[in-house]
Amino acid sequence: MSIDWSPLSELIATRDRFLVTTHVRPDGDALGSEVGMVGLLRQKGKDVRVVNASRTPPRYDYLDPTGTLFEHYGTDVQLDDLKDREAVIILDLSAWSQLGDVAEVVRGFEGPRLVIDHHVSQDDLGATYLKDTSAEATGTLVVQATHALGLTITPEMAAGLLTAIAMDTGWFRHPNTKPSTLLTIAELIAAGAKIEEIYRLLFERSTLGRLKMLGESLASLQTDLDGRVAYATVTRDDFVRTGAIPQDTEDLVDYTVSVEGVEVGLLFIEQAKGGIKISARSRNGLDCAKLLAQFGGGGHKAAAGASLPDPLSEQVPRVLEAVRQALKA
Ligand SMILES: [Mn+2]
Repeated sequence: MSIDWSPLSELIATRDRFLVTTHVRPDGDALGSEVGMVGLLRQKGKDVRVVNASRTPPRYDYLDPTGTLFEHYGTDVQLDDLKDREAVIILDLSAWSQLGDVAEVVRGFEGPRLVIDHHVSQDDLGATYLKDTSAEATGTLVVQATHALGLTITPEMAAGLLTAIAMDTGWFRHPNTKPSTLLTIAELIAAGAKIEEIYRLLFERSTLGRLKMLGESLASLQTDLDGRVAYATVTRDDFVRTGAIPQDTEDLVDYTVSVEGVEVGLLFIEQAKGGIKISARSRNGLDCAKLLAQFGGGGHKAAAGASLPDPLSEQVPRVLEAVRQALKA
């Protein structure tokens, strides 16, 4: 699939003040793609503001070394502050729910809306969609846009875009890693991305709370359905005892499917505000998005999530039963 980038060049030719945004609980692809898009627009002399519904997780602080790029909607920026924006570019999402509080900005936005994304699910955001669901990351699409517009990838853009692609491919381990992925990465390293430094900043910079939470969650790990399912639980009490923050749990679900013989891995996390968040991963082709759709969740085939009501003790057997049915089918 290759995208026709003319809607983007047309927008750049006719508008000057841009708003760039991405999804709630932003990941490396969301934030890294924003960094790339900002670099692209600023090369064209545009005035750009990046306003997100969620705060930037601390592990991605290196993408905004001066702390001035990512603005938080609701605290740093209010609706009225964005009245002068002439166009909005939405990255790495196509669903209203993923916009969080920024949805109100987009709903009332009078100028053109452009979505650049690689997700399959899609709402009508009243936008022009520049979409390639075969792309491993939205960051890849920003690289392609940069080429299409004849612009240069600066070292700052390269760091953001390498982060985007590396994180959405699980550091080039997931099946969405293609020969072209590594060719793009080669280009980004040549453009100034320091891959070893980015790896260290992302993966070798734990807090004590994060490591203690890893310990707690692994201690809770158990298998069921003859070893075909593994699940771990994180309670509110675990957060208090370890001092971990919610972002410290983001990779924990990957350990559940790393158990030999396990086909489906689940992580249940009690939320501070009440309710339970569940993440699912599959190794045998079981469709996690379909599995969690019956609990109001969604995502991809190999990785999905949902929110459930309390209590944990009732939800774990409910979800295990759903997995049992899905594995039987
Ligand atoms: Mn993505």
